[in-house]
Amino acid sequence: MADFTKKDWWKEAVVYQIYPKSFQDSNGDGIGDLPGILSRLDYLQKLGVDALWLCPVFASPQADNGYDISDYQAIDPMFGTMEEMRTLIRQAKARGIGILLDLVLNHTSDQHRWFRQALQGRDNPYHDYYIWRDGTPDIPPNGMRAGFGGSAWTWVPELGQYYFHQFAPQQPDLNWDNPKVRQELYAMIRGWMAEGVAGFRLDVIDQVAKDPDLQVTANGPRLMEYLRELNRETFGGANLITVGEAWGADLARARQYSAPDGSVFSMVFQFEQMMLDQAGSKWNARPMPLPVLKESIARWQTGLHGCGWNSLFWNNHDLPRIVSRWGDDGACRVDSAKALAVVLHGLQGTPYIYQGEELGMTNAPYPLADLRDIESLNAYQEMRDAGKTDAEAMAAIHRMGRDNARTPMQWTAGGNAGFTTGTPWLRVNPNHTEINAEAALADPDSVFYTYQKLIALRKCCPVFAEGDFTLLCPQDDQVFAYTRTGAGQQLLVAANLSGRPAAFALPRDFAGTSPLLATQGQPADGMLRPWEAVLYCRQI
Ligand code: TEU
Ligand code: CA
Repeated sequence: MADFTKKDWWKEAVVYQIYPKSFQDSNGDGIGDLPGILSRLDYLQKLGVDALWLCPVFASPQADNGYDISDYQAIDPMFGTMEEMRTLIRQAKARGIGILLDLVLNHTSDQHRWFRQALQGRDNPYHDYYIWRDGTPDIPPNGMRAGFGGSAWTWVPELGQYYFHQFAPQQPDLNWDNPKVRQELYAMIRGWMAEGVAGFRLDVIDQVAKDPDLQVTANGPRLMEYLRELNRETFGGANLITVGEAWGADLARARQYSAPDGSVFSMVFQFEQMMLDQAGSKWNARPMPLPVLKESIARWQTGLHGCGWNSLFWNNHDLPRIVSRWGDDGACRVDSAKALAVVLHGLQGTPYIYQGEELGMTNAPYPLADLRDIESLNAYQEMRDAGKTDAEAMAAIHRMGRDNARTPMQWTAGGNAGFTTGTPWLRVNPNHTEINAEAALADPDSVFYTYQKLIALRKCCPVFAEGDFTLLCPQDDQVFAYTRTGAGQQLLVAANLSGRPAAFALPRDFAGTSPLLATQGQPADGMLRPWEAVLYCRQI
């Protein structure tokens, strides 16, 4: 329950990310929708979250599941109507839950009115809304590759030109150097602000100011100028929560993006931690010893303290499920899900929970025929073309593919997990018979209640939002432990992120205090059980 009138309310908030296509279907077409989300507000309120980030629900041909928008001002009929969106905004707000929309400002769909106009001719006023280079059919302007495979340049014979796209060919990049493009986007954003949304997530926002000739995508020279202008012309001063997605953000840039003067965004999603277990490409695994993860998180905690703001997340719709990735999705699934939750939610920043994370949902290693994601399907082909075996390519996709996160939300043990009465657009994970919301709500020891407790603690102990950060035992390869100090309190968080018992001595200052949260009952002396996590708070 957020107080949206309080300045910087998002510093105490917890955001829940919804992948609308997979959350709850209300009409049996196998696709989640807005009425479905509305019908689950009770559940979300029970969890205690303050805001819902909805992945794109705008009109879209769905080449990239809504990240290819054909009309920013319309709701895709498959998700519902504008009236239903207004109802959702209103009813959520009545429960103290804000709605964040996902703005895809780097590119549109190739079916957007602007792009269709642009194709009409070089002198069409919309032509310059996109990025074009002259050429000949078989020699693209340069060797840049697109995010989902293939060249970043697609040839249009009628124009004798190539257009630039960082993602799929169905997602042409907008030309942010054209002031008209920027003004159109700002007007559209103001329109959504007038509908009463609580904020925005901004897709690949560090990739909008690009220079394809120099092969520069992220962090182009005019990026900060454009982002400050965006802020001034739209949400600046409106006390909304704004979070930019920035794969290219390092600490110095993140300080600018989340500057306390509010001149850019509230915060950014940075991906340093999410890339620690991969070599070069997400499809190439490399080991990630725990000290490496701890060092990185610690650097971001101290690096933004007092001069920026962190977003905290283990999951999103592009990443594999955290219990399968850094936890144990077998025998210790519940304990490892709780331990990872405690580690993340003790940190300074705004936590994001991705739908089903609060149930400990796992990856879904489906055969190729059951996959739907454009990235995985193209990557499979590219890996095979590069000489990888079927087994190697599938192993990479099972480890990192985006459909792992996108399987339908598991509500019940019944047919299609209670997600739909029809045929789901992406198969339901067979483990819904065991992992589902109904079972979690009925079990006081479930992962759900650990998340509920962590969310509630953030609201009642100011140290969560304000405290500084000190990493304990940095070299320990099993235990992740730290203290947070501020606002007259000190927090101690310790978790054993391994399946073996670990030595851990409670710091002397905490001796005699009882834990605010302990995931496996009364903690033992001098050690943490496999995947055990504890959280203490003392007044100072
Ligand atoms: O993702 C940004 C992005 O760079 C992704 O391609 C990411 O690298 C990949 O999914 C991780 O392997 C955003 C959205 O979150 C994603 O869903 C969209 O597909 C993408 O932008 C294009 O809009
Ligand atoms: Ca539906």
